[in-house]
Amino acid sequence: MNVACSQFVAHPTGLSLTLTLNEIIAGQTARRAESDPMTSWLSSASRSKPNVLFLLVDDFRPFLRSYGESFMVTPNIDQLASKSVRFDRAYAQQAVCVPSRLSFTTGRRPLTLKVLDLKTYWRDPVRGGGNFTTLSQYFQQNGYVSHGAGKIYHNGKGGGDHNSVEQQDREKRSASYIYVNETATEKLKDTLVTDHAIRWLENRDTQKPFFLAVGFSKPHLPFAFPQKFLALYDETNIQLAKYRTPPAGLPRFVLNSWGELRGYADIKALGLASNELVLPDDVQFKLKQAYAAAVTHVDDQVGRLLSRLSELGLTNNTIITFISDHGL
Ligand SMILES: [Ca+2]
Repeated sequence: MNVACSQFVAHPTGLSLTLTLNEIIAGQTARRAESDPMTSWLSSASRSKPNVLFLLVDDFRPFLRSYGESFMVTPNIDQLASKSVRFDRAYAQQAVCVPSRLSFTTGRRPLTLKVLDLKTYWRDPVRGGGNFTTLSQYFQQNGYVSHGAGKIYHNGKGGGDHNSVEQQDREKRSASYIYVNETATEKLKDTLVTDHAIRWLENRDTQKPFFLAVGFSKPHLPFAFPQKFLALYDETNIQLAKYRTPPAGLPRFVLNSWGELRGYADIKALGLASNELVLPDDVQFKLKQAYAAAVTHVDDQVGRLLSRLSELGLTNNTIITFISDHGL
């Protein structure tokens, strides 16, 4: 199954970025021609080992203005995209968190990892595919300090390869698929994750380059965001999907029965039969509106993080990647 997801890599000079992992770590560009502007950037002694900021968003389809969705309000990610190499054919290896995330953090296919579900532990010598090195481990082994904030793997299934800090997930207890609430004393999870990432940047070991992975939990269900973002989307800019019923003759097994969504009280209250796959139009509207608001909430956090990165004078020596595990 191929599921499109957003993916791009930002580089401070805005140049085309086709570096290999080893070129980044080695801090040398011997294989590149001197006339290559990327070479001169990397050849600078002070920039011999650039930092890497790895931004990861959960269940995120490319609902971005920079991906052609003109109704979206995503100024911070769009600005990042404008300075980045944008990938228009990025596909998830599997449409659930664990195999998708393990695939791009180990560089191996789910079938190699022997992980296609949310339960299998990949380092398990019996059931898993092998004790492979992850991206953050590889950086650590090559002179970097690696750190994780928020959801990088799924339920800690990375195997403790870096010092990852999770944050409380207050909204997960919500009875509704929409959680609109944030105050100064009751912050949403992605706000707390961003707070943590900023504190870590401020207090990091400056003697080493860093690999910092920041995993945002939205726009995964339940859709959580401050109220002000919901007001950005209404009947004037939210349109329902053109095709909202399965094509005639489509095999049943290819359809998603949206089991997770059915667990929320307000969806249960609709009294839909288990074989009913089409939600009422008003619910579809609310879902799309809330999803868009949750994306804008993530965009807001990305903006906070990148602003602090700039204030700390790190932007010009940090490669920023932005990736999702799969769409929704
Ligand atoms: Ca996911």
